[in-house]
Amino acid sequence: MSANDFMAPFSLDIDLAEGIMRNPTNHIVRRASDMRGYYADEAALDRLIEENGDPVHYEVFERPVPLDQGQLMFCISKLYPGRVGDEYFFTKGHYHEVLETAEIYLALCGRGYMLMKTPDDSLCVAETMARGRMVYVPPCWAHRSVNTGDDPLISFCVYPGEAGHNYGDIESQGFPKRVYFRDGKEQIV
Ligand code: S6P
Ligand code: ZN
Repeated sequence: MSANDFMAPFSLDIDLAEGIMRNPTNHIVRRASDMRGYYADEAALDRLIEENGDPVHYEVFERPVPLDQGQLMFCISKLYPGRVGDEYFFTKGHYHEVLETAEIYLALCGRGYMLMKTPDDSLCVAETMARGRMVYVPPCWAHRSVNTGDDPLISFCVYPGEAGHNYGDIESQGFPKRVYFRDGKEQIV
């Protein structure tokens, strides 16, 4: 191997208070209108879009690396607080395209849940997320963040470079559980 064969190391800054990656290469913004079909109360989502000018729902900041085995993709995920009807805001959720790839989430700010399910729906688990809490998403589990707090839920995520994303299955099937604010408290139903 010559010096030209080595990928150059790099570093970057993350604003831990704001939950922002400095100088990201990719900044993905999902608005309320991108979430059509995901929430239980579609009319409530329409009202939210109408009355609040299609607010930003969540953002992802990435500095991608080559999508190769051996590499580690990483990002900051920032999910805003709020509810659609009585259902707490969540991310779309996905499986990894290479299903047998895991992911680590480290919560930096806010609170909520990481909702995870297996492809046959036999298991659906909600792990709590709060500052300093790490969630291990094992291979094959779909995953979705849910914000039950008053502040953005911000996480640092790391997953294998080759993982990719499969959104279609969750878009059509959803998760067997949803997180609501009902009777004055959080309820996972
Ligand atoms: C990527 C990782 C996160 C999510 C982000 C947004 O594998 O799980 O970066 O992309 O939390 O969620 P979603 O479901 O819209 O990709
Ligand atoms: Zn993922």
